[in-house]
Amino acid sequence: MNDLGRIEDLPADYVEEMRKVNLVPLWPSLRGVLPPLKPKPQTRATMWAYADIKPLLLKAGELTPIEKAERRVLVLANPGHGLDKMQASPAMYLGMQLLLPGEWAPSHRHTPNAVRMIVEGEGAYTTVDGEKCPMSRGDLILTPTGLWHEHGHDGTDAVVWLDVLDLPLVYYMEASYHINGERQPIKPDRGDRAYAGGGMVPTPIFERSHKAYPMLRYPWDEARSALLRLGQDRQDLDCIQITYVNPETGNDAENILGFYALMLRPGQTLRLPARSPSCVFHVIEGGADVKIDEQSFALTEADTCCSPGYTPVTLHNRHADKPTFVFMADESPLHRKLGVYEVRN
Ligand code: 1HN
Repeated sequence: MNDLGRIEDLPADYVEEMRKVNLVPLWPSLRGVLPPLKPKPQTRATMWAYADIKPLLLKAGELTPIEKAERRVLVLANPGHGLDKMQASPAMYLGMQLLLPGEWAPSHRHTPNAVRMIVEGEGAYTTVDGEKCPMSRGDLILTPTGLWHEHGHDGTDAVVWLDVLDLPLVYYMEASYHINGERQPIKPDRGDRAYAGGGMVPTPIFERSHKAYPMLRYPWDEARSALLRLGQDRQDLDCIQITYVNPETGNDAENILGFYALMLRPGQTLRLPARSPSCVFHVIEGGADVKIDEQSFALTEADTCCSPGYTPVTLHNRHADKPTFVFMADESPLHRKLGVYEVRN
């Protein structure tokens, strides 16, 4: 394993002398931080079944009032990182959040970027930067760094969504903090309406929007239709996938994490190559067997799993008669910006 010597090979008093002045030798640790050929991830392939989460989340609704919790969330923790680390992967945090009818999760903003993927329930909304975004199953709603956001619920049933944040990375950078705010006044302009047509952007008096985040809500019916159209149009394509992008720039919707939706054709098996970033898979509709290295998870609707980086993943649609739709989040934007992105076949 370690052919560069162990710390125990050195005289103890020499090691102690170094430590007193905050010095340590590199060579005993060199293979650990630079393993041969590929990283040794802490991230473990892990699945979180919605059937396990939901009753525990509803119990949290009974035990802890929203006024006390601010955000009523159960964190989907990766045991490879330790459950108290609140990490699904090196850069991704996942949580399932519950909002009950009439509840209000107060306005705040923070440095980590977040998105919400709505899992079930109607009638809730989140207000982001003054835009009131209705929440329906499968919708993706952004709350990018620094934007005010709060959640409300005018409906009659519990609403649950999956939060994905780049919190572990921003926290690691010692750049994570929040500010509480007031209830936001609602602005009339809604990015999801302004950018509803693909390839068409609003240009009042020939001016494009200069907003960093012009579109905050990506309705599921639009994403689903886009996937079905793409699948119809491109019978030659194995991988029917869309990326959620900033419609003004075409870049990833957020700076650190990437968000995608994938359609598996009836009965399809799709092999994704090993790529450097970790990836999260969440079934919006249908059911999929997800094979990550030697582990297999059977995902049904609202189930979630994650894969470590540098690991091939095979997805299989368990339904022979209908497509399966999967939401994915990964660390690609981060890896690409840092120049460490890799695909290995
Ligand atoms: C947060 O602000 C929300 O606004 C959800 O709903 C989960 C996890 C960690 C830090 C901030 C929210 C969060 C969070």
